[in-house]
Order: sequence, then structure tokens, then C-alpha cells
Amino acid sequence: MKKALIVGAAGFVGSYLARELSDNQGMEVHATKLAHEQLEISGAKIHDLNILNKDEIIALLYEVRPDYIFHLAAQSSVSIAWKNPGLTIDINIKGSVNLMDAIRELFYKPRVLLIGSGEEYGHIREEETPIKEGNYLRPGNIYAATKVCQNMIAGIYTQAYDMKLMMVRAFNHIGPCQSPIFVISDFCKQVAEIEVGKKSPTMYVGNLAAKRDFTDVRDVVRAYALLIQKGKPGETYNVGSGHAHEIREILNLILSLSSKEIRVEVDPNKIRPVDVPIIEADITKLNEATGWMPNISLRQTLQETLDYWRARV
Ligand code: A2R
Repeated sequence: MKKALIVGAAGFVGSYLARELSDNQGMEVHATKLAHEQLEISGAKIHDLNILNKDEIIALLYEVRPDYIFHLAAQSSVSIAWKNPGLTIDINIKGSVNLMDAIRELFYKPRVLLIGSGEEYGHIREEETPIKEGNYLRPGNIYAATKVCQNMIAGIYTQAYDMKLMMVRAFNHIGPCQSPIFVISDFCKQVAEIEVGKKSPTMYVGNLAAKRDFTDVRDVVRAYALLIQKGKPGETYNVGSGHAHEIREILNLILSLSSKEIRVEVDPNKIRPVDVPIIEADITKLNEATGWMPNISLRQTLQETLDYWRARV
């Protein structure tokens, strides 16, 4: 039985990935969290790990000896990265290098998937859409720049030390359990609060004209599971749906799932200092490497995310 280690599993993606690996891929799953975080995943062994401490990483790798390592740990919010660039750089660059360097010191070569972001492409031009992995990178925010850096350093480690590192540029992923600091989860939570009278019938929104490529988190983790087994070391793969939707269109779809009359107002605090007008993935490379295509419709994801918040507010 193959052993998988998920680093940074207490966030949005970790539990979904653990379930995919144990239930659908038949792997033994180990998952890490920060000491202060709560995490229980049935069938997975949980370990405490801070990736800023390389000795902790080395000790864990020798204890677990994973065949596959998924690196999810990050400061993953664009808006928090504007407010706290130093911390974001420490976790997303220094932390990732600690992990790569600890893996380099092992006596064997596990297959590793490092998760980056579609934000790495930055200001995508009309003619570059849908965007391919080899496109010029123009990161437009601090978070994106840290993920570009992770990707470049991983390429160097792969070549210099003949390591089996694969890189992903994940476009927006959505679904039940996502933090409401992310746009779709925020919209669904606001609608659920309005429905039970916890909030006045006004939605506060940011830039509705931005176009983003959204994929259900369950499809995303299936792509990760396939890529770690079939991906080519040193290569970067887009993971997205292949279609960008205007945020306004998604908001309207969410509003149509509610019977309440809801007004929409722009909140200047939700507008980011620099926003990228369109981000859409070309997923040909991923599809050719693994056969993956998304299965879950946008409508289904929105319905389930709204129902998730309805059960909680
Ligand atoms: O920031 P927290 O307290 O939510 O903890 C996050 C954790 N994390 C760390 N783990 C180990 N050592 C650290 N120094 C450290 N700093 C933060 O990584 C959180 O529990 C986890 C990442 O989960 P999320 O932020 O929810 O990311 P998500 O949505 O699961 O995405 C996974 C990956 C990330 O690399 C994203 O940047 C990328 O996919 O899109």
C-alpha cells in the first residue's frame, strides 16, 4: 500500500484530498496540521508540523517515509498577503524551501506535488486566454509572487538534485467548508444569513467584473491524486475547469437559488489594490498526462455550498 503525506491538511483542501487518497486511491494517509489547529480525518494519521522548522520536517519524513508528498501548507489568502507580506513570504517561500531541502536529504526519492496558483500568471492578456503553462508570468500581488518563487525553486531542485517534484497552478477552487474570506463562500454565507434574518437583505460585494476559473474542490483533489502518480518531474500543470465565469454571473446564479429579495452593494473594502481582469486555464497538459476532466457542475457546487452555510448560520 502506497503511503501519502499531506503537508498543511487543516485548511480547505486537506480533508478532501485525504478522503480522495484513502477512499478512491487506496493509500495510507498521513496529514499534518499546525500545533494550534484542530484536525480529525477518519482513516488518516495526524501529525503536528510547522514548515518553518526544517528539523521537524526531517524528523517527520524519517518517521513516515512517504511515497507521495502533497505540499498544501501556505498562507493562501491574497488579501492577507497584502496586509502581511513578510509572513506570507516566510511561509510560502522559506517554508517550501525547507520542505524541498528536507526531501533532498532523504535516502530515496518520493514523488512530490507542490501546489501553486493560477494567480501566478497575473495580468493575462486577452490573446493569452485560456492560459498555457509556458506563458509569461506577471504576478500582480504578493501571494502570486511567492507561488512563482516556489515554482522556480522547485524547478531548480528537480534539475540540480534529480528530484521527483511536480508543480501545480491551481485556479480558484470552491465547495462546502471553504472559509468565507473567499468570494463564493462569502456570497453563499451572506445569502444564508439573510434568509434566516441574521442580516439585512443587502449583499456586500467586491469587483463583480473579474472573470475567474472555478473548479469544485473534489475535482481538484482528484487531479492532484492523478498528477502525483502520472505527472512528469520538473513539469508544471494547470488545474482548473478551463472556463472563466464573471463573478457577477456567479452571484446571480447564487441569488437565483434563494427565494429572498436581495439587494447588491459594492463594499470598497472588498476591492483589492490590484485586480487581474481575467484568469482562465488551458487544461490540455493535465488532461493529456492524466485523462482528468472536471465532473461536478458549477450549479451543483454553488447549491451545495449554499446548503452548507444554510445548515450553519
Ligand atoms: O494559516 P492557517 O493557520 O489556516 O494554517 C494553514 C497551514 N499553514 C501551515 N502549515 C504548516 N506550517 C506553516 N508554517 C503554516 N502556515 C500555514 O496550511 C492551513 O491550515 C494550511 C493551508 O490551508 P488553506 O490556507 O486553507 O489552503 P487551501 O485552500 O487548503 O489550499 C491548499 C494549497 C495552498 O498552497 C494554496 O495556496 C493553494 O492550494 O491554492
